[in-house]
Amino acid sequence: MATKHQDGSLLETKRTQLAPPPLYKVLLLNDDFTPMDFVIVVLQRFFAMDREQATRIMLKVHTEGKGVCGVYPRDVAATKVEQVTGFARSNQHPLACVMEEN
Ligand code: TYC
Repeated sequence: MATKHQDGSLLETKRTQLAPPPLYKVLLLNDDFTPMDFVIVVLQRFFAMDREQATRIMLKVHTEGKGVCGVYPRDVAATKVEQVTGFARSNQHPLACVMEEN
């Protein structure tokens, strides 16, 4: 973009192209001990899913070993991982929640 001034000078501003911020998937991993109902509650509470959606993702994790709960900017994803892990541990469940770059 260029701005012409009255004295004839030309002020040029170059717009810097910013790369979009990297996004991260938040995943749940399967284990043999966390109750299915607890995983459904986690998906509803921390990932704003309704019970039907949450049940579908829980069963996907249960049968396939892992599943995506959501995709977020880095600090949001990190906060979800912390919150889910804290909630699981405070209920004595080994549920694993991890993030990976999308
Ligand atoms: N496999 C667990 C069970 O049979 C259920 C489960 C599902 C655990 C998803 C963790 O991320 C998970 N009780």
